[in-house]
Amino acid sequence: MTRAGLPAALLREFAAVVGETHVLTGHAPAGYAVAWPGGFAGHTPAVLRPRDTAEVAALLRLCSEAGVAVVPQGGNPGLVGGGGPPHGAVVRSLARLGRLGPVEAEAGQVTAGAGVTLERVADAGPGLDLGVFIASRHSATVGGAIATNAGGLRVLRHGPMRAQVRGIEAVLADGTVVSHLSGLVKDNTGYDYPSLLAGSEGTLAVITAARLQLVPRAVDPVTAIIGLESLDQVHAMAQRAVREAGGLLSAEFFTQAGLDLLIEHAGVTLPLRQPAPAYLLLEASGPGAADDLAALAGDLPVAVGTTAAARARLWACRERHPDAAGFLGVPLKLDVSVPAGQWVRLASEVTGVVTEADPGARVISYGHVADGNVHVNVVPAVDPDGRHQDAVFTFVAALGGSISAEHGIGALKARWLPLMRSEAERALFARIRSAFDPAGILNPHVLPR
Ligand code: 2HG
Ligand code: ZN
Repeated sequence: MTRAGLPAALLREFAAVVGETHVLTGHAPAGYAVAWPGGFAGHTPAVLRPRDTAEVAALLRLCSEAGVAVVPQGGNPGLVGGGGPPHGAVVRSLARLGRLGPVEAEAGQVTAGAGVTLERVADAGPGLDLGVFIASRHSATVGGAIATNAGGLRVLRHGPMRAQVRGIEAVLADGTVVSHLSGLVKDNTGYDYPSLLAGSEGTLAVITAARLQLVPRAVDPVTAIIGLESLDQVHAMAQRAVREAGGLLSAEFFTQAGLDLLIEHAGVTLPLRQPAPAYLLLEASGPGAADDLAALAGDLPVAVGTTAAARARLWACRERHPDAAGFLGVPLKLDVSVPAGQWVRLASEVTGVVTEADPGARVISYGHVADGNVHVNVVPAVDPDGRHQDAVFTFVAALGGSISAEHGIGALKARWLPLMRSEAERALFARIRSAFDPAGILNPHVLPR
């Protein structure tokens, strides 16, 4: 055994595949071993940095034979402890799988290596964009975004990452490469495993490349923040926007509580002349977008941005919200969704639900209105021993919702999965998993039965 906790012979075999410099042991892996700051720290004996699919396959074969657990890792912006290692697993960083093919103009598709950032895909061709738009697009990678089925700020228009995938290349746990990258829109020739891998959180295979459908780049986007008296009003206005603003891209909400923290600590400025209890951020593009948003706002307080700088200033009010609760302490990030008609109830009552379990806790909520997706950020006053999740997830389940809308189950939510999924469903998950990974080496700490 080495200091890294793996047999020296195995480390030498890894090095023979990727080269000495791409087997990181000792102190070097620290940056790869935390799933989100302050939230879920692991320990990894080795970080392997393969540069292509053949190297991924060779490494997986070695790990499979040795029975060594593997954690595939993309840009690692995840929030549920999915990309961080449990104690003693090898992390496989996919950052070097960075090949971005040419855009195929007729289909509007591109093939990207798993390590390509979403930002690079979005900039792959003139007039085109990636339908998934998330705040961490500069660091989030194609492989990670597919593995977690990332959602983000434009799901109401383009769907989540799964909807952008037209094909996948992946390596199974035993080193077998499966590849279906033709990009055909119509192709009913068997199981749609690319779709299955989307959202599988690295438990079924290591994604090495994907064929992605691009969307037309938004023309003359307009961003507006409307100040409202209540979340009910936010909901009613968002419903109208979905029906009446043809080019709608985003509908996001936040409250003065979160904004106050960002104004105090993060240099964000109040978007309107006066504070408002609740805010709706809308973005739309194309002909008539500005008029549509102005008509919706009517006489209500509104700030409109059409230039890149003005829009960025408005977006900062929403996009910086993931940092807001962090100014109060170490937050628990609970990403939940409920049926469209229930999110106001969830967002209005969740603070009371949490404070019943922990009277000193602070709660900041915000999210994606049209998806019924509320990000409940809780800063506990007492030991974060699961009571906060128990309270919020039970409430969400009672409203017919999901304990994970777009961040996955990871390691942190695994114990609450039975709230959502029956014994029969979890048994099916386990059977699918063992068909892909009979030795159980891929992300064993994630999505356990
Ligand atoms: C967002 O919508 C992200 O801003 C992050 O999904 C949410 O930090 C969070 O809770
Ligand atoms: Zn989100």
